[in-house]
Amino acid sequence: TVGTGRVVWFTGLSGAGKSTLASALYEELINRGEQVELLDGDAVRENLSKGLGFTKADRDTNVRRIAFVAGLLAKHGVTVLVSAISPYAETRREVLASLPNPTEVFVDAPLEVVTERDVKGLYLKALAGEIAHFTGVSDPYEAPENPDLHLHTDRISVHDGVKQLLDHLGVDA
Ligand code: GGZ
Repeated sequence: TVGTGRVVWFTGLSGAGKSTLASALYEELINRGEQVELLDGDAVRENLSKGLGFTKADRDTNVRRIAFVAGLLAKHGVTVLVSAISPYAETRREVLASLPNPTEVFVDAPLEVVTERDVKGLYLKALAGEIAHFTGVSDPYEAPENPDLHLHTDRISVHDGVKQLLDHLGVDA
């Protein structure tokens, strides 16, 4: 029988590097023969959470759906990597407490930095008032007070971030 898996939950602003780190970690774990699945906010919103918006109620629904699926997978020995802004501390606390072997990873980059990067041009639009409820601009982001891992993506490379993650998870380099 397979043992219980684990859930690595990446939270942070849009553009902070959650998906980048999660996919890089995914590759490393796959290469080590682990059963891994990636639940990315972007992809989830096109499928499982299609139709949901960005009100607190909709974000919480999105986060709870992701956690529900993560729990099912983890029960079967899968390492689940979740990448979602998940801006509300209380909702994160609640869902993480319901999951087996949870790790909360705060993917942290200052607003100035993500605004400067603006990979998808969303911050420009949000700052121009064209996107209501945009996290960090016109909607809250409640930073974790005690994350299991705190990665400052404006100061460390993706490679170093993945190294810290593997180390934290007890995976041999
Ligand atoms: C935040 C938004 C918004 C608003 C669209 N606020 O960086 P991205 O583009 O690719 O990922 C973001 C994604 C956020 O979805 P999540 O499921 O991670 O959010 S939550 O956990 O809060 O439910 C961003 C894009 O959708 N996006 N509008 N208003 N991000």
